[in-house]
Amino acid sequence: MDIRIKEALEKEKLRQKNNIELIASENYVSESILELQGSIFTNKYAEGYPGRRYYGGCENVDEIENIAIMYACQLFGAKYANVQPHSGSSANMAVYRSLLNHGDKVLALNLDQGGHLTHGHKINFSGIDYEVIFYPVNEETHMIDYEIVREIALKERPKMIIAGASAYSRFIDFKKFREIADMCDAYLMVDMAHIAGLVATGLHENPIEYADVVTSTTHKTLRGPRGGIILTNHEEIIKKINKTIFPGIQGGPLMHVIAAKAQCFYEALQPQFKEYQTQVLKNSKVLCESLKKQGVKIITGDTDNHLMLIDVKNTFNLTGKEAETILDSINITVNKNTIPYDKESPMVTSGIRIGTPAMTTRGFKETEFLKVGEIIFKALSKKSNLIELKEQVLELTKNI
Ligand code: DSN
Repeated sequence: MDIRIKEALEKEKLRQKNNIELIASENYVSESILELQGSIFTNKYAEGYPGRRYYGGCENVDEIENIAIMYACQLFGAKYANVQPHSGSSANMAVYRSLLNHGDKVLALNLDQGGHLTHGHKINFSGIDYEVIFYPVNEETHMIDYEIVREIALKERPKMIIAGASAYSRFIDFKKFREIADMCDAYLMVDMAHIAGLVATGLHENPIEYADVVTSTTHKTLRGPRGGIILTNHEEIIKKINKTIFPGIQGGPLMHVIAAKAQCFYEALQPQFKEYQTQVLKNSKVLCESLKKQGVKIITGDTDNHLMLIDVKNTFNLTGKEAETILDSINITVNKNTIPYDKESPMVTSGIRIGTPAMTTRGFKETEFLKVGEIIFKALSKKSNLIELKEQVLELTKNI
């Protein structure tokens, strides 16, 4: 291996070992997933779908893709799955291109308020190719206000409504979204990327029975390889999706990643995965309560899932960028994040986003997360020596 690449890899191994990883969308995959993602399936071209490929020698990758589809459907109670999207973004793009015409109207949550880049941001394909209007969160509670969504939907009559978020800590009521979509005859797309692991284990309502189509990544709470999937219960929709993914927007599927996705779905079907997700939620609650007790302002005041947003501006008089840098200096990794109605830019922000999936995988329980809450508070309120706090972090990550 090239020496500089090797060095970067070794340094990253150490960083992942020594740091407390709190980025809500990251996780640590199993050895089997790592092995499959780095496997010889990477050598194989397999444009098309199982049994209908453009290349010979596809008998083994056909089996892999069929297994991935079968487990994905079993895991989420879906009739159909496409496991080829290279990412959540391509999964979302495939849905837009399958169900909408250029310029059609879409209603979604703004990125600034917890949504996602591909839910219509003006610099993303979704905001460039479609007319996207946004529903804001409630100004007081900062929670999704279904009455506001309903009013905007009835006034604007979008062709598709998107539910799902990348920085929203509360339960999302997919049934209500369905009712609203039905009132204006719109498709309902749910992007469950962040909460897929919770959905898989019944710890969050499953959107599949309400949405026309559900997209997800496989690497967040679901703890699989990086990639995307699309699920639906409608035959006419999966037919369109399959054509859009290939040959519409992708070429050869990443068979090594699909093999790792199959393993991810298999792992998520095991009873231990529910125990893991249950612990993710317990840890999230404990961390949130511990921060609140110390006077930290949590957006919406609570969490129902694996993450929370902290208003560092109103709690510590810091920007999100400053808070991220301080925590980085003591080996705690978080990301700056806009909070609803933020006055700072996305590169500065007034908040940070914190999640428990990665450290729960590494074995942290309530005791460790209570400690993490104390360390974060002390670091951001500048009440302790940062060198001492870093030692405490290293002590926590030393033996795991
Ligand atoms: N970048 C992801 C996240 O951190 O939530 C969303 O795609």
